[in-house]
Amino acid sequence: MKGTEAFQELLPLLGDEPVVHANGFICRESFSIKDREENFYMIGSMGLASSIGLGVALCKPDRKVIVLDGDGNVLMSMGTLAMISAEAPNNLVHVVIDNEVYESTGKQRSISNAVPLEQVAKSAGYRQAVRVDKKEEIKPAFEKLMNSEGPVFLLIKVEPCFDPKTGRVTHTPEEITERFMKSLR
Ligand SMILES: Cc1ncc(C[n+]2csc(CCOP(=O)(O)OP(=O)(O)O)c2C)c(N)n1
Ligand SMILES: [Mg+2]
Repeated sequence: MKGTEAFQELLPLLGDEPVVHANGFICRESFSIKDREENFYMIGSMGLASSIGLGVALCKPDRKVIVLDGDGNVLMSMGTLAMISAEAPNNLVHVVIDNEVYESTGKQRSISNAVPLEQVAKSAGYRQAVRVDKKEEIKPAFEKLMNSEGPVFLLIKVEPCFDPKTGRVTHTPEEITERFMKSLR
């Protein structure tokens, strides 16, 4: 499946859950398909969506919190997988779009072809970690994980396909923060 297809499949499954996005194309795809107040877009700060998502999940235990991450981002902050496992927020769902490249900066290969990130997450202590390769598998896997005790991890293997003509997030960092905070109240 192409990366864009994974977003098209996943985003309609969302309700009003806060979603913390990794930087780069992850934000841009999501923003261009469906912008929402509950979307927090990392502008820069590669690797830190999972840390922010962890903080939101701990502060808002009554909300399901989703981190929408990339393989390069996860590899950069692998220690956060351990921190999430240790804190064990039961409301955190960590979704990773794994295209095996740093697509946002020119498709340089990452090492996620050799390092199965879902196995790293499971070994770190996530309650469940699931890998899907086909578009049709996304909905059942996501719904099952959304109804499970977290922290849980969903790795979606995709082919890189981003169209660089896709727009950029037009909100300022201040606007993103303000509306995200408002949506959490
Ligand atoms: C600290 C830091 N290093 C590098 C970058 C440049 N950068 C932005 S997005 C990105 C790639 C992210 O890779 P991945 O998480 O796999 O997402 P993809 O681009 O493949 O969708 C890089 C290297 C950055 N923003 N910050
Ligand atoms: Mg990638």
